[in-house]
Amino acid sequence: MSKVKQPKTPAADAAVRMTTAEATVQALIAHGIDTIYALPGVHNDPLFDALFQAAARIRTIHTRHEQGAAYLALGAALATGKPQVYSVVPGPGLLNSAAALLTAYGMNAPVLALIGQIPQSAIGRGLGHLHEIRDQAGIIARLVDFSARIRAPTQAAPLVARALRAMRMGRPGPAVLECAIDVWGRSAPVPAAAPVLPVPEAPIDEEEIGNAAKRLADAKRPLIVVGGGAQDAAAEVADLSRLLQAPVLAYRRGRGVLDSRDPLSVTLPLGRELWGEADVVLGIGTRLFYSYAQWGIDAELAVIRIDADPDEPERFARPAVALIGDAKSILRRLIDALPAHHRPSRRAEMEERQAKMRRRLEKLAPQIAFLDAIRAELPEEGIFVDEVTQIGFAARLLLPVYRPRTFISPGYQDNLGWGYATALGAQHARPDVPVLSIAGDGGFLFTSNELATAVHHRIPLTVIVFNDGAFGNVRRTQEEQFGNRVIASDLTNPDFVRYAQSFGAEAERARSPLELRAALQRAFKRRDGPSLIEVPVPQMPSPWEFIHMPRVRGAR
Ligand SMILES: Cc1ncc(C[n+]2csc(CCOP(=O)(O)OP(=O)(O)O)c2C)c(N)n1
Ligand SMILES: [Mg+2]
Repeated sequence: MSKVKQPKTPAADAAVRMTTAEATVQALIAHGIDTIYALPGVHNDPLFDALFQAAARIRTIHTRHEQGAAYLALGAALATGKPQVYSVVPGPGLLNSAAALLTAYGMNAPVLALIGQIPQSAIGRGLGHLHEIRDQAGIIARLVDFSARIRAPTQAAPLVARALRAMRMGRPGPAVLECAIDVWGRSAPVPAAAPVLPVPEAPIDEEEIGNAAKRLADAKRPLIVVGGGAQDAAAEVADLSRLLQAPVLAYRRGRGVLDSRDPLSVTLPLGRELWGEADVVLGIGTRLFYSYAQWGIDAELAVIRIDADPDEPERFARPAVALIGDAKSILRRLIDALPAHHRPSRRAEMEERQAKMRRRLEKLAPQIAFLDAIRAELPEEGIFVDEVTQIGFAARLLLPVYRPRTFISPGYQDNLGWGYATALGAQHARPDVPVLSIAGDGGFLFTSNELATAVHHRIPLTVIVFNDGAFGNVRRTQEEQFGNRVIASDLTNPDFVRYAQSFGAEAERARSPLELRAALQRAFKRRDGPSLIEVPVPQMPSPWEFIHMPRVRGAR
């Protein structure tokens, strides 16, 4: 562990008597954490008392279910790119939050969980303490890369610092700190100033930069593929794309890195065509899952990977070049190292191909009409939070996205029901822009109880619920692929408008894209509480032929 450097002030040297809980809260504040999303309980009472004392510097946003607390933290982390914190009780509290933690892991999102524990001396004995769960630490260690238990007041600040560093170092992602019910309230003299550990930047391999630059400069049909790891390198991706006249493919987590109005900005179906033609592909902060798993690879294609995780580039196949570290710094070096060269513009070619693909995608006309209404009303800097629903699947392919971190999609977990609570966290952390959550009637009821949280904390989130009376995606599959044997996919719903109103939210029904536009205008004007718009919809055409597509390279 690197040594902590503190400025030599008397205050920093002084020791102050603090409880473990107080030391933890001080340490969070020292790291710039200004909010904790939480649901209390006896195991964490001293933590909440410490939060009460520190309320001027750190806000506590309590939710109505532990999954809500964790999703709010996740949404805040995704909307800001900054670490966020949630806290829940052990056992059921931890498990209630676990799907969000899993999603945070899959998305490499910096979320710190503070989880209670039974009395320190009883851990592992199976006595039947309140909320006891067998091997809680072992369960946690399977879910995240960094976890530890705070066992004394003096350990609190150093462990918070280590967790927050681990969340940003190498492969970023969530971390967990446990603390026993009898340890939170214990006090001891601790250093007055909490340590903050620097995050060392991985050294850039200049030889590999040269290698990558040469391959890209020599490439005849270069393609760039971006994932969530490129969200903070948008300017560099745009520069490189322009220099190379290389199209930039983004699907779920990479949307918004290159502005959709740029004709070089493409999504899956056109991206697959370009993958089939490419001689050099540069993957930035992406697993290249669809490319490798579905579209294939052969000896004619050289793949260059930029990734924060040293283990990632080799997972599918050994790349021609792997550059490990921060995408932004690596791309800057790569652009500087690129031999001067001029390429003819591909604008006309790409505009024509985009238009052709767009005509094929017209098959999704009902979805497109709603997406057009959304795009017309959601401001350029507004944030769209995706769900596992028909409009969401189409949005990943077709919604124009203009800026990084304005399209928030759950990545490979494709975790139904994550949307509303995640969007609530995004809206809480970004009160300066409108956030729009979309959901199906199925997914919405997973976390719609957090309407109460939105009203209580006056969070002005807008949600559109597309109501087809079904787990529509499942039902359509049963109809089309299983001889119409429809089972477990029809839904009995509440009246969503009256449901939302009963929480104190504003709500209305929109029966067409035009009505949706008017409803969105009204909703985005409200800044003191949540709005819901219910849109009754029929079954929609399947998007899957544009998502799961056959091989274009390698053995067939
Ligand atoms: C956690 C989780 N459970 C189950 C699924 C499987 N699943 C995918 S889509 C879907 C139905 C979604 O229904 P709804 O939200 O109403 O959207 P619709 O397809 O009707 O537009 C289900 C059950 C999933 N993706 N994630
Ligand atoms: Mg539905």
